[in-house]
Amino acid sequence: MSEMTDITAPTPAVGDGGPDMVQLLTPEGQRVANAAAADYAHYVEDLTDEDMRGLYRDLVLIRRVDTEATALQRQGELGIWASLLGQEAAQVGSGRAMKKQDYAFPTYREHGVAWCRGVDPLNLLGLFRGVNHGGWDPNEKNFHLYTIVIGAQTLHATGYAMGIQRDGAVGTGDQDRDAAVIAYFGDGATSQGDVSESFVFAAVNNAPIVFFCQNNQWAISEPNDRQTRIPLYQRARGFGFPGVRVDGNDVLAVYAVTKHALEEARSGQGPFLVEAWTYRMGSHTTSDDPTKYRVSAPLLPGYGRSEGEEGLRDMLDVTLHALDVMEKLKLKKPIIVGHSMGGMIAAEMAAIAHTEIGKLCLLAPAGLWLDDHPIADIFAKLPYELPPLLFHDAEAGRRILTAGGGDMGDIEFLKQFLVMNARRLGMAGKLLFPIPDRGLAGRLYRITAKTLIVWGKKDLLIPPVYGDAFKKAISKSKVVRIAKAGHAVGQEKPARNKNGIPRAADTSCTVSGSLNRPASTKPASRSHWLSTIMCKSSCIGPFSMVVVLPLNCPHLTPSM
Ligand SMILES: Cc1ncc(C[n+]2csc(CCOP(=O)(O)OP(=O)(O)O)c2C)c(N)n1
Ligand SMILES: [Mg+2]
Repeated sequence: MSEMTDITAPTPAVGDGGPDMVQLLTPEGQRVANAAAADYAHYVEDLTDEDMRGLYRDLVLIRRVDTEATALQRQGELGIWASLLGQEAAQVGSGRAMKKQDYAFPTYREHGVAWCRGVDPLNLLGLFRGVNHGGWDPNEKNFHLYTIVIGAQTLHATGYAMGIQRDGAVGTGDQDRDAAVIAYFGDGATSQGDVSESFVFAAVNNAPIVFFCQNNQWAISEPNDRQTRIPLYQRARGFGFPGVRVDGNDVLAVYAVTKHALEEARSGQGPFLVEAWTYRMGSHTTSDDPTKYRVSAPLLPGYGRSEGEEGLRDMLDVTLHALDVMEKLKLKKPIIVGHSMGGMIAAEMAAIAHTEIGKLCLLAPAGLWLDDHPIADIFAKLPYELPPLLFHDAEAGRRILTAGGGDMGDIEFLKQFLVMNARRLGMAGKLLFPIPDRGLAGRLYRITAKTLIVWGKKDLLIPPVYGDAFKKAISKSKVVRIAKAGHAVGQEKPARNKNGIPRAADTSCTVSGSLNRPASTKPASRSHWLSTIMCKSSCIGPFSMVVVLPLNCPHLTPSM
């Protein structure tokens, strides 16, 4: 294969899969190998340029098939379609890692694996048109029929693997005979008893099976954090077999890890769990509307790996940009949640486009200035000064701020922080520096959305008295004060995950779970709404805003 560039992949942030995730390509497609990839990189060494082009061809073609099938559903030719959008690499990488004699058990979304097994895409459509139960011969393709019952196929696959074992087609050393089974399932399926039962059976019987979980981070409207407290690949350990997380958007890494896992299974080493970390870019199926439950957590241009901040000169530019993005995402009357500077932007959005915003939640927003209660200049602070300023519990705050790795006493950490701070000053400084007042006070009267104002009682950055000023100026507003919380109130007091420190730490987290009640319906109660918002805001970084998504942040596009 082509020469590998001699660089090491940056360790993925927690929200991007974490440090244990195997990667051989950057999101931009540059060939790299991170530390976790050490055991797998050699599996792609023999791939020729032609092989590479073949993988690319598979990716493109299967996406095209998917687009066509979605269009057919929209034309009324199919009853429903489950799109694979965003999961092409996970499916092509694993599908191409199989040998002819291996046998796959899919869910209903594995069109890319079907393609690799030689199933004519046309034959996939019958099931979705309602004219057959699956249009191919499973035993001809070694590709079982689609299974709609979540998780059930993992049991069938385990039984099949035990059958192969009993047929003596495992661990003989005959490369053309030894076979393995691969069972596909989703992150949501891991909550099914069937999946746990198949793990137990496969483990104690040492069955030749690769459990291939495509973690697209959603089970219809239920996000990952409603399925598990630990990364899914770690589950395997409890059952007694290895588990690896691979970048599911990296076709080479998926190919390498799956090849390894299948080899282990074929040679008699027993089961293996591969968690392909990916993202469901589209809806669950064509019957689903994800705008009803997905939360978009934008990063302001200038933050993280985004770009385009030079185009935003002042508060008006920023606000119109956020409204443009909201429009582009076709969000109708969304709930806008913003923290600190994000709260300031959210309030401006609700003031300017007051008929377009469903509800508003301001978590310790900036934007006002009271001479008797000055707000500290956050850009002048060094990292170690931030935990006591932003959190009621400074030690817990320090852990939150450094959970992505990092030591505040380390000079490298300081250097990185200063560079980031300078960049933030370039963008956020336009709104906050030297005094975070850009005339919002005179515009708040225009806000007609019901507004919840949340303040940590121990906020040392923007004192709680500002909550009263916001309440006074916004007609349909209420203030809720949260005990034992500082300025980072959403992170310090996430409602659902009481000890959500690792999750909360990733300030570039793109999508943060679902609102239990869709934005367009009434929340069950104010406390329900509050707890939902607090939970969601704990997943996004400070100063971010929920609901709209800047289109010019390339690393955020998967969340669309
Ligand atoms: C036993 C069972 N319960 C519920 C359903 C309804 N259902 C269909 S898809 C789905 C979510 C599956 O999520 P996941 O396993 O993450 O797979 P994904 O759709 O994301 O690929 C559910 C609950 C079902 N088909 N079978
Ligand atoms: Mg899923």
